[in-house]
Amino acid sequence: MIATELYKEAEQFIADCYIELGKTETEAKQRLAEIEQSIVKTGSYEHTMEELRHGARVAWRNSNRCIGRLFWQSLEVRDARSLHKTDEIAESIFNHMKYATNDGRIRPTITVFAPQQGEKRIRIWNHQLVRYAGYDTEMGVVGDPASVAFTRVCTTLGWQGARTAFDILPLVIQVNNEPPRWYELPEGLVKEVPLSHPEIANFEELNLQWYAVPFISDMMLEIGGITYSAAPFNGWYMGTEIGARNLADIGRYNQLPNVAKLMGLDTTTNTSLWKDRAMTELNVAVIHSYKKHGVSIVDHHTAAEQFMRFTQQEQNNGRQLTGNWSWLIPPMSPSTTPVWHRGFDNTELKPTYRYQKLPYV
Ligand code: HEM
Ligand code: NRG
Repeated sequence: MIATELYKEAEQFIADCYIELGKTETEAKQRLAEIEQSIVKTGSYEHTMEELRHGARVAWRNSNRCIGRLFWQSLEVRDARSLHKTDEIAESIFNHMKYATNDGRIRPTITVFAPQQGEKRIRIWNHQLVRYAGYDTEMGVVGDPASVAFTRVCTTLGWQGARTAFDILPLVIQVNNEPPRWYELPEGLVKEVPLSHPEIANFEELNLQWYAVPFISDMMLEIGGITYSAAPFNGWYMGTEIGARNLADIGRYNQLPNVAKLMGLDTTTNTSLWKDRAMTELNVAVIHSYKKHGVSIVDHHTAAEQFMRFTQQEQNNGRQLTGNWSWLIPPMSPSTTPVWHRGFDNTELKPTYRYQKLPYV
């Protein structure tokens, strides 16, 4: 038996994976012999489609910071490991976006590109496939302050935005040490939702909106010692991600003062709880608008209930449940959800999704 780190990781993964897939010990042994040969001969090994699919799903199941894990088995896994040209990679990403958006009936999906091998690697420079630009101006930031650094990178690469508060950034892809290439997202591909409120008639005058689908594109997927440095994935939004953070944080779109003014709240004193009241109505507007436009979204109460079902399911299957409490609790009214009232073991199991170094600085 060879004693490389890679083989050890593969051994652990194949053992767990094959049991979960209901395969025999003989099949696992045979597969490991094959993997060992491949590592000796080429320095690495390739996952079968079945291993890739299950690995990506289990990595979701193991995502300690994710409250949406009940649906881990439904993840759609697209194999794009044969693509090496940036144009092909971009096209595959656009196809992922179209398939996953599905006119609003969002399908949790991941596209897995070729794994990292030494110096060779594919990187998507965007944090998410869809995000709004942020421009540092003399009058403060226009757009999303979280995107200022990346927007500067895009501008340096030759991209130019319209400089509205909601410009969609281009897709930036790098293969190996080639210069990165950027692509404007095709017209009509990105679904967006303008915000309105079920009771507050002039809410629309705030001109707020958000995009339909969160596609995380900067994390790596690690399965059995193999690192997939480009593996964009998506689910759907929990409303608070938008209404209690992206549009509410002082360091983001900072809209609570505007919502409070619209509601006629007294913003001169903390004791009116104007921030809390404005945040509630902003979140009502987010959920209402996504539903109105037929876009999948989950409120934090339902998501917490689904997560509790997930914890029960893991227990029933005799698996170790891991989680990160500080990320799992929703950012508004957390103590009204059952997640608040218990603790979690934050051990990191593999396969997993992980942060990687920024490709630009
Ligand atoms: C984090 C919800 C699907 C993997 C999160 C967070 C929420 C969430 C609320 C915390 C985000 C934050 O505070 O910024 C959901 C919902 C889903 C879903 C409602 C609907 C299906 C997925 C899928 C994957 C995934 C499909 C991967 C296959 C993760 C990971 C994190 C995360 C890795 C941590 C991100 C980080 O550390 O920045 N999820 N998720 N989630 N989710 Fe999910
Ligand atoms: N909070 C971020 C998105 C993080 C991941 N959230 C999900 N993931 N729902 C934001 O853009 O607000 N997902 O795969 O569905």
